[in-house]
Amino acid sequence: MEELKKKIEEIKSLEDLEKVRVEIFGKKGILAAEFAKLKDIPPAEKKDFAKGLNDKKAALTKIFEDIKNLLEQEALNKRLKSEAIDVSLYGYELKKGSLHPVMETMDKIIDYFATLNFSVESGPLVEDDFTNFEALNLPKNHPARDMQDTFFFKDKNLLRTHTSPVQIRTMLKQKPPIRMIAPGAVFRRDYDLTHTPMFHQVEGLVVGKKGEVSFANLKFILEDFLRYMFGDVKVRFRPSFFPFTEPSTEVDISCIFCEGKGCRVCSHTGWLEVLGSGVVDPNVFKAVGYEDVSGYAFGLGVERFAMLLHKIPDLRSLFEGDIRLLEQFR
Ligand code: 2NL
Repeated sequence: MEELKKKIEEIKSLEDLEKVRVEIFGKKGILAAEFAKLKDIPPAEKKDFAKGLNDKKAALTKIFEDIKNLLEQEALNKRLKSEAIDVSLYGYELKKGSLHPVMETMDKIIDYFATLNFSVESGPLVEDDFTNFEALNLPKNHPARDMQDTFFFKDKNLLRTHTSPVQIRTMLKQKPPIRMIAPGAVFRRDYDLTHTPMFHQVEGLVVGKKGEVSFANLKFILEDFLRYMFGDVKVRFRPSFFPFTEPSTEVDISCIFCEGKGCRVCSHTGWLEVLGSGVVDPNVFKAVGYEDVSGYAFGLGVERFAMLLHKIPDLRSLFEGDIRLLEQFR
């Protein structure tokens, strides 16, 4: 008994504990061997012998359980210590993402027109001659179709030079009335301080029965839109020319940098040009098979809007992909 007690008390690890458990308490262990002797004990002594053995087993079990608890507690403490997390340690800085200012501006523009129930349409970047030029009253010899300005593919397809082909496609598959905008990327062979070969446009088109949609409607909506975008600005319409509208106007806002007093950004005119627009030329409606309708259309460059809204001085910074630009707009 003393010997077994000592054996248990000397256990140092959970592995030893298991070995000793098998050795003493196992099916073929020391205690089992003791109990086996019971059958050879004379009946008169059997009861006492059995009681003695059971007491001995109970005492050893108690010691064993105590040692087991102790060792398990030690093991747990050790594990808790090694797996502890120091919540006071500095972590890695997780940088917050942000929308590119061009896309943020695009979303703001889309929100305005979507709220007024304009549908938001899109179309292919690779277009054909009819949809990008011919249908927009840009005949074969028109200077805007020059190789100089357009990316052509070998097969006569081209990269769209404006989002107007989306309006053409919409009119070809839908009957009037139409209230739509076409936001998206466009491509021109132009690369200098103020031009990039890819940029973004939002164009708008409203078509109704003849006499239903007027230049006055166009004026109202663009004034309201520009005040939504730029705040309390003056808006003016200047006569201009586009092949696909007649009459055509360019739209200016009072300079948001000098409040119209005149500065470098507005070339000391007090005005910034932000939009082109007009009443849709009858030749465009003829090309898509529309009769007895009237409409207005407009187009704007998203990069220009983003630069004005965020006072970004250099167009190229919008295309460099430098994370430091985006970090300023988080
Ligand atoms: C600008 C000028 C403009 C349009 C785009 C258009 C489209 C159709 C019919 C008639 Cl399908 N017009 N689009 C009209 C006037 C101006 O954009 O300066 N954009 C940056």
